[in-house]
Amino acid sequence: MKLKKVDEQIAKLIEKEQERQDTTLEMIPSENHTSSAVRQALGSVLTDKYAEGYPGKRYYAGLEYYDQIEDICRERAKKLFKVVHVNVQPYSGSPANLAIYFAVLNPGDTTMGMSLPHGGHLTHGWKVNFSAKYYNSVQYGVDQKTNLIDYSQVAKLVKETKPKLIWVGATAYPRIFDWERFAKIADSVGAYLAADIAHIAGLIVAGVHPSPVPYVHIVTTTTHKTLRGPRGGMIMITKKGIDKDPDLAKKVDKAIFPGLQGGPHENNIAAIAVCLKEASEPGFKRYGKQIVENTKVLASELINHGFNLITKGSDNHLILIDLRNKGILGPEAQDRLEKAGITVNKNSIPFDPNPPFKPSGLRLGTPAITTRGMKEKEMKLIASWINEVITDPRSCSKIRQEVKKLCKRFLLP
Ligand code: DSN
Repeated sequence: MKLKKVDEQIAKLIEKEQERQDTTLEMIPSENHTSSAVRQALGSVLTDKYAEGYPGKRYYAGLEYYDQIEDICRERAKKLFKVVHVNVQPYSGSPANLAIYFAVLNPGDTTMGMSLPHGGHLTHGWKVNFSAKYYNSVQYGVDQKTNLIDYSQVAKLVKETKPKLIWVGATAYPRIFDWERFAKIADSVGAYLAADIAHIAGLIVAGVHPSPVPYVHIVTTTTHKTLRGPRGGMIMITKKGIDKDPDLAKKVDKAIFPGLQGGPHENNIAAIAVCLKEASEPGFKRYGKQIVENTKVLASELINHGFNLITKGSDNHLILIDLRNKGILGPEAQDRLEKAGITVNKNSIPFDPNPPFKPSGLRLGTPAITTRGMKEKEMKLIASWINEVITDPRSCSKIRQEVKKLCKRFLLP
């Protein structure tokens, strides 16, 4: 029976959301558009069963095909990221990261990560998160002049506080991570080094951002950002990780189940497997390369329009704008752009004088519009529209029509 017949109200709202996505530019850098193959796996009968445990060692019957699917997913991830062990069961990025704390630390142990206002993630030790409430969190940040990671501050803090776990990864950092430098710092005190590649996993697979795998012990990621899969998470253990701690894979698996989670969402795992297959195809490399090229063009066009970009540009999929010279703050810019059909998000900038709910910045990115097939020419157009909307609020409805026209030429997958 069709959804429309069973629940017209929800069916209508899904239709409306489809129309919204069809006719707007999704430019939140952590979002993307999945393929219909991914969505088909996600909406399959695999949502029906419990599968506590791991392939070959489950607590329920009837899991012959679930086992095969989870095995395929793990093998695909191992091959794609060149790691020794993968757990594909985390419900998303935060549970994946929580499992790492569970696996390698005891409550009260010292952990270190990049602070949220400087572009890090909540789970890397921000004060309101479990990672700072149950562990002794030390935070590093960016240099005030360059807005680049302050590696000498990281080295100094590590020497002083001797963390057991160090996180590298960010949600609003437009530059490449120097994994080797982090590894030297972490190794100097024997810390576990964890790379949270949620934002850049797709770029790493495409070869346009260096892989952390040779340098870190643990890699965590979500699967729905540049990797372009369903919402989900993965934990990967590298050879370096196993060399440091031969039980690391076992500890991580135990931390996920039975430590933290119950039944894995196997429909998600199947959809992750599909996305990993898509990511191993040549078209994915082209897509990853185009994301970076698109971001570079968008960044330089925005600079030409007088926008002040944090770090003066971007190496990856995202741009962080300091709006203060434009006489507008993040929330108003976000609202205006939404009216024009361009979806971005307000964001704190490093050393932001304004509070997190009324920040000075705007974060935007190119993964989803690159998935639609847009290239450099479209980036120039979009930069000019962003400029027009920020400069003159009366232009929103005119730009909305332009956005609609552009979206008609670049359909969703
Ligand atoms: N919510 C994600 C983002 O937008 O970057 C981070 O978890």
